[in-house]
Amino acid sequence: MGENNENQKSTNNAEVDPAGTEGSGESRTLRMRRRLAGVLGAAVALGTTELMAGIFEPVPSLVGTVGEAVIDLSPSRLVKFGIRTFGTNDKLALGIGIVIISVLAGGALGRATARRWWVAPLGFTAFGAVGLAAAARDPLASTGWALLTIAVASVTGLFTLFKMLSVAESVPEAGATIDIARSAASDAGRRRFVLTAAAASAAAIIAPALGRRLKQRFSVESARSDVVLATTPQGATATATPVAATSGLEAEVTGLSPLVTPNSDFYRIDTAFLTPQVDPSGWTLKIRGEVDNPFELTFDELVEMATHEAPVTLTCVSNEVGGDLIGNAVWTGVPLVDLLDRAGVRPTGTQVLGRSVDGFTAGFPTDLAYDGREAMVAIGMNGEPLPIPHGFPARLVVAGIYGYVSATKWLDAIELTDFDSVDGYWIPRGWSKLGPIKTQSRVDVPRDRATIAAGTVPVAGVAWAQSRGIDRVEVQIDDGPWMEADLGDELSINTWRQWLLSWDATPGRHEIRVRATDSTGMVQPMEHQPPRPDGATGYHQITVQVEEA
Ligand SMILES: Nc1nc2c(c(=O)[nH]1)N[C@H]1C(S)=C(S)[C@@H](COP(=O)(O)O)O[C@H]1N2
Ligand SMILES: [Mo]
Repeated sequence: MGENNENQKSTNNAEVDPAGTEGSGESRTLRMRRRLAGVLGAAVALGTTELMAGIFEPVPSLVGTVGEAVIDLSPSRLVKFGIRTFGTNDKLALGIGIVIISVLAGGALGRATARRWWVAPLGFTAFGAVGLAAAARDPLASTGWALLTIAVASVTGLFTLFKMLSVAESVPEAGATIDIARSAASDAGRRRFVLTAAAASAAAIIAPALGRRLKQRFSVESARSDVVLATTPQGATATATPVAATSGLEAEVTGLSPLVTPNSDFYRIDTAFLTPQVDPSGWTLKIRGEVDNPFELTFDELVEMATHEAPVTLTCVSNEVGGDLIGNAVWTGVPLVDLLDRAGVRPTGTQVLGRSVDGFTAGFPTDLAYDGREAMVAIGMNGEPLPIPHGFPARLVVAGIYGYVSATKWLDAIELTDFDSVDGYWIPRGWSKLGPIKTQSRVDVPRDRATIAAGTVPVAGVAWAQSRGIDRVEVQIDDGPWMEADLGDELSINTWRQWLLSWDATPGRHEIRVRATDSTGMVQPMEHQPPRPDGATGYHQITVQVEEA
């Protein structure tokens, strides 16, 4: 059917383009075929890298490695924008972006290569160089394996591109005159092109799907589920009621954040494009740097030592007022001071710097580890081995300071350094060197912009000032007086506290705002500040519509 149309276009275009060189309908089709050859060449190459990653354990997903480099090199504003816009899907969005850009670039290569054969090899080399550079700066990617993968992918990609180009060029032009033999040859040629394109498309879809599937073999999930914590209920140090099972006011108020956040609902923030898979059998935790006796612990040694249990609420410095980048868990681990004392910190070791296997770092003053606050190397979260996205096999948890200066996941080493001369990952990206958590509160119930029935309704939420504790929470409706809310049990001064107030809601539109006071008497500041550089301030305020009951 396309033939008549094509011929139609050909005449039209010839009129528009007096020179008649670029405008013929046939060459437009040819141009599209060349572009498709490039698109599929690039897609097959990318698919090959994913397949290689699935077959060989040390081969990184190159899209992932490039994604990680993009995150690393982006201005932190952009990274935070990505997190805000796409939430935990930020990495997926980035991955899709990388694939789309590569494939579009492939299309341009296809067209240019039809004229100058060396353009495609050059283009693939350039793309390979980007992948290789990304792998070289990624501590979890082997550069040698990345090079091999790029070489193999370039071969499959270029083969696809040239094969499709040659099929495309060999389709005879049907021409304007009615020539039965020529038209039949043209049909056959077109069919051959469509079949080749279909085969390449299938390869481009199946290879990465298979690769992803195979890559799951390398997940350390089974190693994780084999771990038995010393503090699990049947274990030696089990308490009568495990804290993780404690329930708070959420039993009375639906929609209120549970006192202890289930692992599956716990927020996740990190720069890792691909969740690091750390096999505990070959892993050790190093304590080193400005210490007298550097040492290493195997995972088994750590598990044996990990009898300490404490609830701590983690908070991300990027959390906006009213945001959900906060969660409370009961952590199992080894007190940090035990490890530091064994190593013997020198006076020059003024910073505790957590180093992740993925290159991330976070540091805080050594003094904080000794000021009595909760600080530990955690291997358990809510009675389970640390979930892989939350840092398996081990992470740091320090109460009272934001995650970006403390909570290093997939921990490789605890390094004692000079505080002033070594900076953690986020510091040169415009965030404060010190990150004490600010006293904050949030309304969970009712939901913002909810429509509710008049009468007595619960207003409830959480308030936090880790390492200080919450003393008072007050609620204000419209311009009314501040009313004191009832507080839920305090699990510890390191956790958030639930609060609840019964409100006699009258019909109309109302504003509800909340403020907390911590145990030092400090009232949460009203002044609105953005998260950058050291945490948001301001009152969380919601609006509700109350209707006649
Ligand atoms: N390795 C590594 N650890 C990390 C991060 C990271 O990007 N990489 N992000 C930190 C930040 S900013 C926060 S808020 C916490 C979040 O921990 P979670 O994902 O378990 O909630 O992890 C911290 N530990
Ligand atoms: Mo964070």
